[in-house]
Amino acid sequence: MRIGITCYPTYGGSGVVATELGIELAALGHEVHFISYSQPFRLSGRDEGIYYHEVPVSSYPLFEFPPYDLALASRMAEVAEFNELDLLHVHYAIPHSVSALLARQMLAAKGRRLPFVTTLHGTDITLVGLDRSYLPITRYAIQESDGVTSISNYLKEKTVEDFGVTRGIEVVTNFVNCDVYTPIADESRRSVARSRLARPEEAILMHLSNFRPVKRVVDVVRIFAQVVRQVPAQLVLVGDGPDRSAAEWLAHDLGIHSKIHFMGKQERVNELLPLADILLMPSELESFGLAALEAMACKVPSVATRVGGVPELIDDGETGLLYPVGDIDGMALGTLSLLKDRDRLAAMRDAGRKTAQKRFCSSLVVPQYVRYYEAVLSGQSGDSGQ
Ligand code: GMT
Repeated sequence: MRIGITCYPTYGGSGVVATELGIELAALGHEVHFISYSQPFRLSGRDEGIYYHEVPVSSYPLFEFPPYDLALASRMAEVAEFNELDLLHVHYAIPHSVSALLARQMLAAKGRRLPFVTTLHGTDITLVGLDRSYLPITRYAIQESDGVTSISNYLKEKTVEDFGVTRGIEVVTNFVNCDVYTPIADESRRSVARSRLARPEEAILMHLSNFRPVKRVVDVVRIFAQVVRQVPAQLVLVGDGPDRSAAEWLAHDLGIHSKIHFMGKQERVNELLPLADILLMPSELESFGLAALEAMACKVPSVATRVGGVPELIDDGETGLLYPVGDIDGMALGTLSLLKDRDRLAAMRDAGRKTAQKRFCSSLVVPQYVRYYEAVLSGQSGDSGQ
């Protein structure tokens, strides 16, 4: 198949899923064309069967807001025509599904078919999409898509409830490449790698996100402050975003900044995650929680919040620990209990890796997308927009 993929190319779970999907599809022999305003950050160097088409957005004195969605629609139609794409797959509904709808109409006027699949990821439904200025058009573009997938049952139900969407939605979960995200099997190699971040007796807690308010990075620092009072530990924060400065200030105010590593944005998180003992994910909301899945595959359990689609990934007490949002004391106690009970932690590490392999490995999930594309192309995906 020749597949066009559009996503937000910057730091963020939906862009990561879209990019990893493109890489996996290309490895299966499909031709993949990314159409976006810049090259997705995880793409570099892995481009066999992958093409990237930039969307140029011209400015003009009249435009206070250059219309990216229109430029994207034009480029989608162009790329689809020149490269004979079979379908488009857009990640994050706003505005990508609307641009795809326009591109489909433009090509239909020329007698060409360009079906598109929209994947719902999270705040496109739970936050941004609910804004009245976006809701009607987002609902329309979802309803009119040739195929719609959602990353969890939770998000599917929210889309039906909050948007009144009546068309079929297929749940295709987030996935992880279990050969790329692996634990470090050799304990002495792991110790050497860990020694760059911590002393042998210190535990390593990690957090990985885009530091938006929904991730509650400040809670991460507060949880760590309680933990480090009782056990020697270091905190590694991977990523960057609006709440980084608040987290840095808090670390200084609490006098624990020397124990916290702000690593900024990192491309090879698969090399960092296996160094951790526990991942902290105290999010306000997660439609799935990709970071926790990537950690699980590396044998790192999460102490997280029981929100959105997280319970569909983490089995509380078996592959991680779940708490109410804002329960900093609970999450600190849970983290301490695991650090002090190494047998329980080891059992959780193994159980997490097994879950990642059995249910969420790319080799299982990516074929679900391929089957769905085939259903869309043959007009059997449930409801079709055309
Ligand atoms: O909804 C968002 O915040 C955007 C999105 C992103 O691009 O970062 O994150 C969502 O998509 C990820 C990949 O499908 C999911 O694993 C995250 O749980 C989800 N984030 C939220 O729901 C907050």
